[in-house]
Amino acid sequence: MRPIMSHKRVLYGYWRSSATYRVRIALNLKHLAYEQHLIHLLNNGGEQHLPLFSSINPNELVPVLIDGEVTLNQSLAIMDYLDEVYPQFPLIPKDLKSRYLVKALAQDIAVDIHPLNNLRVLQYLADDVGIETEQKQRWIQHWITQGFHALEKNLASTAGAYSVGNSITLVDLCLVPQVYNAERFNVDVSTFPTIDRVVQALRSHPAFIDAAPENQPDAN
Ligand SMILES: N[C@@H](CCC(=O)N[C@@H](CS)C(=O)NCC(=O)O)C(=O)O
Repeated sequence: MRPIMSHKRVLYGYWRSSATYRVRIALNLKHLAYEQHLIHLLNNGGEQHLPLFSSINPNELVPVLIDGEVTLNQSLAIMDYLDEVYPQFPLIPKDLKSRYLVKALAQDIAVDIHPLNNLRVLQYLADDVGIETEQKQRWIQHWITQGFHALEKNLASTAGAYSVGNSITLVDLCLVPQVYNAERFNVDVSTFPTIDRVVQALRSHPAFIDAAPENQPDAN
């Protein structure tokens, strides 16, 4: 299927940003073509803090999606928007019970696990609180491991081939980037068998492969 580009669609992001990674997967699954505007989160004091970007998102966080006339931040809101406007390859089930299960599990990852290990939190801990690299590593591992213990219990009862049943949902779009982060910081994901199995299956899907950090133009 040829990607759909009926108007200008721009994703501001960074290759290693897991929130951007979620949105790249969503755009790929829905076959929506987009341009990438690369915001380097470390170079030049962090390009997210430069007026070029902070004028678009005063939170100074990626991703931002511009879809024609619409400018959006917050990856969960962006994916919700994409699902409503471009219903091909639905990410959020229609059935009430499944819909809220999917939203809750996605938030367990994106709202409760991810923000504790975000760059600005880690920079504050290192630069202002003065924690050492080893303590920083422990902080990251602690919050991911704690979150994954609960997630593993939940997925053990909801997963089929994927996190919830046998269709790819929003949960999977949050899970794969979070596992990428976990591995980056040496969390042993094989101790979470359901998470591990689902992620292995998702990683062979072309939409996930194309969205992977190492396959982005700014990867280094
Ligand atoms: N809740 C936001 C989180 C966005 C976020 O934390 N982005 C990170 C990269 S994954 C970022 O831009 N960090 C820059 C910084 O901390 O200065 C979302 O889901 O979009």
